[in-house]
Amino acid sequence: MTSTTHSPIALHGFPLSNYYNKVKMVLLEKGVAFTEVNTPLPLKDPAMRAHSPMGKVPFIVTSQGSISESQAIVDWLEQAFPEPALLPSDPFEAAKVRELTTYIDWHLEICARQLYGSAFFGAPPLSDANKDRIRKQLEAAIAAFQQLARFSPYIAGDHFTQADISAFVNLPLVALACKTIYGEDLLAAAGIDHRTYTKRIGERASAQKVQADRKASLKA
Ligand SMILES: N[C@@H](CCC(=O)N[C@@H](CS)C(=O)NCC(=O)O)C(=O)O
Repeated sequence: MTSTTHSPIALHGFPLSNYYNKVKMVLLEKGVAFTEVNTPLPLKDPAMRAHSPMGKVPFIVTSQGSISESQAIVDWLEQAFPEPALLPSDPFEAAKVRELTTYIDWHLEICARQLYGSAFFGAPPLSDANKDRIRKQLEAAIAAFQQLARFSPYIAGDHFTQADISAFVNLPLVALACKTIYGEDLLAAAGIDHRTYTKRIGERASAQKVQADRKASLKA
């Protein structure tokens, strides 16, 4: 199937969003034609809320309709544009990749997100009780992630998959939030050499494009 079958695809969100960058990197890896529509938060416009009922980015608009939630978008892209594959063809191995992605997105990153307000957005400091509570949750999520992640050399084994894309956009953010709040990178403290890993993934053209756009957006 070629990219023209479903074109045009409009990707909504902004380049500082980790989940926007997850979808963007998948589109770039697959060589799918898309346009970027800068869509800041909060999503107030009812027309935008119609595309993303929880008011979150990213979402995409296609000739068939819109899709919100990054993993739903990534799963659609995998089926609509199978090459290059970002999931193993074996159903069990594919499920293991999705399992790992869920641990990264829904256990690790969502937990670290409780730190972002104070760490990045000028919110008041967290109380010691909250910091301790979140740290315990984070340590459990990191241990679970560590149990599943392979880093051999890719996160789910010997092939680059969609789990690498989730890891690439999320691990540095989790590490930075921990460093800012706890003075310690809890991933590194658990023995996860995420820097070497993300440096290697960062050599890919898709990663470089996402990072360059992110940096330009930060500067702006
Ligand atoms: N589970 C969602 C998470 C997306 C998400 O939380 N996006 C953030 C920006 S990075 C957002 O829209 N936040 C606004 C909100 O939660 O209201 C996905 O995978 O797409």
